[in-house]
Amino acid sequence: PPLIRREDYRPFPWLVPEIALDFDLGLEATKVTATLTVARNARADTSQVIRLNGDGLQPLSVAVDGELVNDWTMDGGDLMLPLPGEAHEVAIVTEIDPSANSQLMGLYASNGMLCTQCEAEGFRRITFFPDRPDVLSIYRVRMEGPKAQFPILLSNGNKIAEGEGEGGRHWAEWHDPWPKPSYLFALVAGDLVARSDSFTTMSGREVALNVWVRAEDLPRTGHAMESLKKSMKWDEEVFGREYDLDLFNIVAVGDFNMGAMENKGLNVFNTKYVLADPETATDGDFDAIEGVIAHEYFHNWSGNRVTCRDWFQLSLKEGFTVLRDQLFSQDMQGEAVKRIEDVRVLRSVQFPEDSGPLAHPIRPDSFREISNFYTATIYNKGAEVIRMMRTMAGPAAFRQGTDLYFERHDGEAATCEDFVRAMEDGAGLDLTKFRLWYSQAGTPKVSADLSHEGEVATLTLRQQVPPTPGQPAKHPMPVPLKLALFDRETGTHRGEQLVMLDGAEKTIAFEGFAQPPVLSINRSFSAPVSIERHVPREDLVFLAARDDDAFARSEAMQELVVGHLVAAAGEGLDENERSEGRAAIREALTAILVDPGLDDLMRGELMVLPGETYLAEQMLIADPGRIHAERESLKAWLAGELGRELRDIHARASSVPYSLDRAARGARKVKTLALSLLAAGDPERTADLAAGQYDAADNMTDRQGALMVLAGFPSAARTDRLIDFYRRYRENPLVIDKWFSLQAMSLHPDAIEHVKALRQHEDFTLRNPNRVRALYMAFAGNPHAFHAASGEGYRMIADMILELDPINSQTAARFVSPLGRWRRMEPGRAALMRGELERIAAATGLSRDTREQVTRSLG
Ligand code: BAL
Ligand code: ZN
Repeated sequence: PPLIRREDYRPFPWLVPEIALDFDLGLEATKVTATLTVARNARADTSQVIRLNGDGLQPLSVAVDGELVNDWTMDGGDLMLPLPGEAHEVAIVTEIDPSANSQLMGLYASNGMLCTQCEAEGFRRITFFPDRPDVLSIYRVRMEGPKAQFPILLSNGNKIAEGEGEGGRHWAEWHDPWPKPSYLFALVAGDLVARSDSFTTMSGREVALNVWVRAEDLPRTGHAMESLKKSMKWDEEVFGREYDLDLFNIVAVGDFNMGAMENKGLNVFNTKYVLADPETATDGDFDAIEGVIAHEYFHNWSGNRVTCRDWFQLSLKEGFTVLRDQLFSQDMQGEAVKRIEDVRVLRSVQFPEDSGPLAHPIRPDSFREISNFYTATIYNKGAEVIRMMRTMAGPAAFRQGTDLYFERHDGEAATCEDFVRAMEDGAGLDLTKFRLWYSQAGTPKVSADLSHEGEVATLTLRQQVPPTPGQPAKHPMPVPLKLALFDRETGTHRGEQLVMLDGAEKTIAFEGFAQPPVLSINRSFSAPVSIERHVPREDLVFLAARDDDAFARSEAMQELVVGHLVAAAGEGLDENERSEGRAAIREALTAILVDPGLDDLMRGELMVLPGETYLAEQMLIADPGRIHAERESLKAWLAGELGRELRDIHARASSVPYSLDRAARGARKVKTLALSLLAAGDPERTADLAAGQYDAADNMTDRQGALMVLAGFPSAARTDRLIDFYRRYRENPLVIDKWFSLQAMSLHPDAIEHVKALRQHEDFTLRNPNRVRALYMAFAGNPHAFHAASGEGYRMIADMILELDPINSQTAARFVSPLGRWRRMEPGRAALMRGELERIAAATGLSRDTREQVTRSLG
């Protein structure tokens, strides 16, 4: 497949101001008539031919200005149509088979309903069209089909007409007044019911809201609707953005490649991000639903009203919208905990991406398959880059920047550069050098050394941006670092300051310190960098116990554990070093367990030990076996030392009745965290405690937490409760996904065998992405099983990729990156991982998606 380059961008020679789509709906055969109004684009090179993208389509007929023509040709999947004049009407008929569409791109069947997914290039699987985000059209959609099968007919915008046809058929016509690119088109037809509500916008307009689901799911839609209303209100208050149609529809679909999709006025969601009640959804699920509903809603401005010029600009909408949803969730759930969680995701997913073979800048320079660039880098690092602008400008000036951006580019397909310029002009920032964050990949490493002499503390900061594929040498980038210097005696500091490290090195003197202060740096994670500071262990214990910046406090705790485990799993520790390291961790953790000033949600964050992927990331060459063993051994030791405190927490938290308030959610969080630590020390006793928690549970958070712990070791309680869980929830696919995941993620020594058996389970299917991810993403994220020294874990993932690729290539390609970490592994595992990548690469007929990822991973 050809390499597509950002620098090759050219405007499309034709405008398509209007398109009328007519669908004759059927699960096995849907006939599509597309009528395009086209006119020459005065701002582009002229062309005598229009290229209409297609993927797997054959035109049944092509007409220009009402006359059938046959002078068109095919170029690959694209239709090349000669157009001599300035403006024409082009009408094309195609027929597609939604039931055969297992890729879930374009128009497909799910559970008897029809739905669409067009981003990034799915529209070309429905009809021939310039399927690129800079071609904006007004859509008019008519659809007709059997009423009994498809009682509900939805598309973008407003329903303008409907009626009954002959033989039990009916039809509806929709019109979207806002010009949009084809990736935002959507159609849904099916047997659905809605939870309906309304929202009055800040200018007093009433918007009808619907969440459409299958009838049996209706009771689980309340949280999604509340989340939507909160999002609409928040976007008005914080970003001044008002909704712009009289109707907003959300539809939940069980088979979906992504989390959700922001189609104009008709968001299509994975059921996972809509359906929730206490019995079937965890606290984490509730939060994720709130965040994803907000994210898709926020796209109405950052993505839809202002869209992307080309897919290289994807982070323009995704990075910005992730930042917007993160800020929203911070306001809804509490800033500190949300920030810590977001940083954890960044570090465990994006940092490895940024240091591996798939590293790319947030604005890539080239790709072969755009689906492969819906990454943590584009999304999460993209959000961090815009967050840094907000930190440098302050919230008020940042808002002026975003206002200017929306005002300047409303109705346009914009670029990242447009956003940066609006920030310069509106927020008053000079981002000349800061633009490097858009063009350079790799996580900067910043070292911080603090020295002290007389009354002066001197901080020396140095940065280095590591080489990444295609970018061997890098420039230093502006790094905004929030920091504070603590007085050891009083435990206080004199105020936080923002220091800009704007070159390779910077030295700053702080006067008036009779004693060496304790450095708190990168507070609230003000820059997405990795900090290397060489500080005495007691400084970390100090900060873990009392830093007033919640993120920095959790960071100190993490660093304490990371430093110990990386040394233990790396060059090794002697007995003395081991016991000193452990004692420091015990001291810090004890302070956290008993601190009455902490609420449990925050206490829980501080109790989470760094994950094995993140630990591996800290080592040049990692041995996952040793990392796992050292981490488990530390957990067991801590459980022995802190058994009484942990059991106390478990007992205290167990007496808190279920509710969704902070205190109750915090109690549930520390309850299961305590349980999993205890399990490492005394599996047998903990099995009873976990079984008790499972049996007493009146909510999914407690039940899943208990079962997760039980799933980790052989016991009768394990088998009983796994059977019970399956029987209770066998009718609920989202909960059965949890059942698959729990076993695939478990610490059980036979996890590999369990996954093999689950692959054969009657409820497993490769056709449902949620189910595939539930089993195999969970497994690939389970270090002791995936990295089994035999290589069996790698082989299972490779086998699955090969099997899934012809069915759903976009989902299959997502599983390549775990194998792509081979260069950073000890030689035995590196060879095994590489071997599996080579086996995939040797397969014939591999999709463009998987081919690109495998080639880059081997490269
Ligand atoms: N645009 C794809 C799904 C999302 O990021 O909202
Ligand atoms: Zn998005």
